[in-house]
Amino acid sequence: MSEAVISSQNLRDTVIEAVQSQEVTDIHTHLFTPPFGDLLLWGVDELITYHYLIAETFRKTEVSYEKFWRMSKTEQADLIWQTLFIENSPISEACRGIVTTLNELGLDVASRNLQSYRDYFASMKVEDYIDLVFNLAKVKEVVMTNDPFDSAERPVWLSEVSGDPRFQSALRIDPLLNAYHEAACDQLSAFGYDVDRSLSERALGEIRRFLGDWIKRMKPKYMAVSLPPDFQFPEASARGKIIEACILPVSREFNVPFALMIGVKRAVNPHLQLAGDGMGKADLTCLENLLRENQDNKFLVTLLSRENQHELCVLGRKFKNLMIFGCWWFMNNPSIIEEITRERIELLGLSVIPQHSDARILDQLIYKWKHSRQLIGNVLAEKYQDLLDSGWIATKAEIQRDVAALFGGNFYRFIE
Ligand code: RAT
Ligand code: ZN
Repeated sequence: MSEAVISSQNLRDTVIEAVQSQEVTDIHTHLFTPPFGDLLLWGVDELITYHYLIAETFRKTEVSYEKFWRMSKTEQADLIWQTLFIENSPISEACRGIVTTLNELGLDVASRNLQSYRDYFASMKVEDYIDLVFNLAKVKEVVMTNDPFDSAERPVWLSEVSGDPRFQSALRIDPLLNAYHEAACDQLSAFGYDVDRSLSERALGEIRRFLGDWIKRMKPKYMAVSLPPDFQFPEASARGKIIEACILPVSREFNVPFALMIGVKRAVNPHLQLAGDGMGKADLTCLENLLRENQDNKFLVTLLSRENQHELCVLGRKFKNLMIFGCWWFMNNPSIIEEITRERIELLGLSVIPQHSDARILDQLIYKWKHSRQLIGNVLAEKYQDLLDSGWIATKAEIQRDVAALFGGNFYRFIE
């Protein structure tokens, strides 16, 4: 047997090395390729004003919401830096992420000198910085979140500019499924689709035409929606009707999987703006129904509630048309990532996508992947050790094969 990995230390080193060196396909981010201009966020002020840190800052500052939102980005970053990094130690996962990122970029973290970090970014060209970040994070490609209803993004797609091929697309359809009557219906009419509020057969056909047009234009890896914890399926609502009559058939016709991200309660505290969303536990009967009744459809699923994760794994055992991915948002913390990764691997072996970054700011790829690699590596090392203790001798090539599947191979095998 070639390069059998027998001793415990040798095994651990081999697993960690395989996880550290494997390039990853990051299947859900909010990053954009350069032709989208200002939609691609990067640099230290963007990092510091990440909405995860805004929420944490308000717990420690007396500054009012109104005053904060009137500030410039630089002023907001100054306040957050002062509050979370100078007056307190940056111990939360989102804060630690900034420390990791600056450190990996070779900046002097000990100086705590925000201006010196700003100077570093001031002379950087975005194309060079993308190369640097992708190299440091060992990210091969990222999947964007692309909303055809978004007035900033839409014209770029319509102008058909081609961007950096490392940025793949995903067709995000939240407005269509979560705000049909409030906004999407009127927008679709304005875009030239003959829809109506009652969702007549003609309107449903027009929505299918809209989806088909955007699939041809974007060539998305999947169609995605975020859903509230009380999402039900089937459901006598505009959302239920559109999923049934439009999303599912179009997803099959174009072989574009449907990604469901379930559990978000939008604007629990509207004063926090983007930072104000909360979460709740879902009833997974909705998924069970979808998976059972639509076995020719492919579903990518991530859930926001820790309490739902075990049930989700069990559904994964029942339905091969379900691919579980990532530790989403409030789940993206070391203690939970470790627990959930272990649970998934124990129940589903190597047939999951353990992580995505959800990066909103390019630089975050560095810390999100560094932290996740560490945790995934630890869990895998433990699992191969258990196997060794049971008498199974894995080779280095087998371990590398398994890690490659987790970090991108499973995604491509599922969607193709
Ligand atoms: O993680 C986040 O930044 C959230 O604000 C959301 O973007 C979430 O990931 C989503 O895709 O809806
Ligand atoms: Zn996201």
